[in-house]
Amino acid sequence: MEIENQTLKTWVDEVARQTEAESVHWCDGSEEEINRLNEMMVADGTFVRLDPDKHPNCFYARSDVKDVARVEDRTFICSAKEEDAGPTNNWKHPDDMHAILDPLFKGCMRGRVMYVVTYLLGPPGSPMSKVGIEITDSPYVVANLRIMTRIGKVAIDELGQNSEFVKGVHSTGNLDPEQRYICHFPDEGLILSFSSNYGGNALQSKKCFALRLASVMARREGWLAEHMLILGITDPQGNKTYVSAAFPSACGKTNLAMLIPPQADLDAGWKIETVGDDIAWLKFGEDGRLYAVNPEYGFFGVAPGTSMKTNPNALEACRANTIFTNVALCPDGTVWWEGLDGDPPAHATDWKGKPWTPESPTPAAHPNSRFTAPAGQCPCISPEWESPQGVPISAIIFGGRRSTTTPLVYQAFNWVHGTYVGAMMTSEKTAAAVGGLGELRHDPMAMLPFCGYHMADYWQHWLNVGETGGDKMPDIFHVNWFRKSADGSWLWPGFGENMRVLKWIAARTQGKGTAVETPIGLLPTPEGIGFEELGLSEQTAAELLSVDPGQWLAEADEQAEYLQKFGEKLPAALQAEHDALRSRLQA
Ligand code: GTP
Ligand code: SPV
Ligand code: MN
Repeated sequence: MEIENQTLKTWVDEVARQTEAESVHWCDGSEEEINRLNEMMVADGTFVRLDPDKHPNCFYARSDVKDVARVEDRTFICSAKEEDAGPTNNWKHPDDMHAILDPLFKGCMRGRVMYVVTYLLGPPGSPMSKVGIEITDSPYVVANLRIMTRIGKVAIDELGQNSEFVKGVHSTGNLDPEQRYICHFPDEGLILSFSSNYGGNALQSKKCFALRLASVMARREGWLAEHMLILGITDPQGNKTYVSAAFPSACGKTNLAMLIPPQADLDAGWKIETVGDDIAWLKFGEDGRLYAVNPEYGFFGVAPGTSMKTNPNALEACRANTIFTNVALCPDGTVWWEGLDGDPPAHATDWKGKPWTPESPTPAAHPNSRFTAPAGQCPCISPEWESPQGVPISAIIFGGRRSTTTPLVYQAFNWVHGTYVGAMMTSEKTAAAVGGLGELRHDPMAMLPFCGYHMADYWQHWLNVGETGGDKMPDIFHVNWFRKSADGSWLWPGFGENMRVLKWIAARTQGKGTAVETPIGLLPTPEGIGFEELGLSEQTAAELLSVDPGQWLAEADEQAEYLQKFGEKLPAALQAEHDALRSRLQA
C-alpha cells in the first residue's frame, strides 16, 4: 500500500526502530487481509472458527484469565500539570511516564509483526470525523479494530497529507498485570498501552481516543465527547425524535439503543432505531442545535444477559462476522453465555478453557464477556447512522444502576439543573472494570473513567455549551431501570418496556406529557407511564415514582461531601444547584 503522508511514515519508522519489530504491515482493511489474519489466528489457537452455517465468519477467543476488563487503577492522564488531570484521574508527568514506558516498549516487538492500523472515527466525509493510528503487535486487536472502526484505505484517504492525527502504540507485552499501563498524553495527541489485549485497554479507538483524548479536544473546540448511546424514536405520524443517553459501563446503553417496543406500540406505528450504542460526539449544527454522530463502526457489547427476550437485535447483529471473547464454547461450534435463550449446553468449554457443565459452580461466560459485531448488521440500525452531519438531539438522558432512592425517571428543570443531575450521577460498579463489583460510586455523566481532564472543568464546559446553545439545547432527564424491592427483585421490567419512559421523554421534548413537580425534578404520573397496563401493583408503581425526602436529604449530604473534592474549581452554578436542591427538600 502506498503511503504518502511523510509525518506518518517518519513516526511509524521511529516506532519500528524502538520496538525492534521484525516487519511492518500497513493494514489496508481489505477482505483478503482480514481473512489471512483470521486464518493465522485459527492456526495459532488465538481463534476458534465457529460453525459456518450458524455463525458464518465468526470467531471465538479467550483472553488471558487476568486480562478481562478495563483497569482503571492503571489508566493515566499524563498532562503537563497534575491539576489538568484533576482529582478523579490517575496522573503522572509525561516525562516520568515516558521513563517508565520507554524501557517496556524498547524491543517489545522483537520477532513480531508490527501492524499499522489507520482508523477513522465518525462517518466518512463528516466535518466531525477524526483519524487515529494504532500501531499494535496483536492481530486480535487488528481484527477487533476492523469491526469497531473504519480502517485502512478510507481512513488513509481521509487523512491525506494532514499531519494531525492521534498516534497510538499498543503492545501485548507479556500480559503481566504489573506491567499494564493505559496512558494518555493529551499534549502530544498520544496513547500508549502495554500488557493488555482487552477491550477498552487495547482498542485505543474506543475509550482512549473517542472519549479521553476527544474530550480534551471537545473542550478546546466547543463540543462534547460523551459515553452515550444515540437512538431515534419514530412516532405513528412519522415524526422522529433523537435522544442520547449516558449510562455507566454495563448499565444498559446497548440494550436501550436497540430496544424493541411492546407489541401495542409496534402495532400503533412506533419504532426505535439505533445510531450508536456507546459513544457520541455532539456538535452544534448551522441551525444552532446539537447534532450527534457515532464515531464507531461496530458494537463491543456485553454478552451475558443478551437473549431473544432482552435484545434480539443484538443477537442478529452478532450472527455473522463477529468475534466472541470470553464466552463459553459449545461442542457444536456455537457459543453460550448466562442469560441466553434455551437450556444451557450439557457440556461446554468455559471462558477459562476448562470443561463446564450446568452443575459447575462458576459461570461459563465471564460477566464482562463481549461480542464485537459490525453495526451495519443490526436490524434496527438507523438510516441516518452514517449521516455526515449527525442527528439533531432533543433529549439527553442520564442513568445509573441504583437499587434504592432514584425514581424510574425524572426531568431536570433546565440545562444547568440537568448538568447538576448528570454531575451527581452514582451507580453500582459492574464487571466492565476490574474491582469493587456492586460498590456504589459517583460516576459523573458516566464519564468517571473516561474524562481526559479535570472533572470540574468538564462540568464547566457543559455549562458553557449550554450557554452557547441557549433555548435550543436538549432537555435533560434521569432514569433508573435498576430499582429493587426488599427481596432483591427488579421493581421495573425494563428492556422493551423502557419504551414507556422513552415515549414520555419524547412527549416532554414536544411540550406535551403531564409532569408533577418534586424537589428533585419533574416526574410523570403513573398513568403517564401506564403502570396499570403493565399489571404492576399500586405499591410498586408508587415506589418507582417515589421521591423520599429523607433518603434524598441523605443523598444531598453525600453529594455535598463529594463536591468538596473539587475545591475552588467547582463551578459556582453547580454549588447553587446543590443549595437549591437542599432548600427544596427542606421546604
Ligand atoms: P458498556 O458497553 O460497558 O458501556 O455497557 P452498556 O451500557 O452498553 O450496557 P448493556 O446494554 O450491555 O447492559 C449491561 C447489562 O445490563 C446486561 O446484563 C443487561 O442485560 C442489563 N440491562 C440492560 N437493560 C436493562 C434493563 O432495562 N433492566 C435490567 N434489569 N437490566 C438491564
Ligand atoms: C465500557 O467499559 O464502558 C465498555 C467496554 O464499553 S470497553 O471497551 O472495555 O471500555
Ligand atoms: Mn462503554
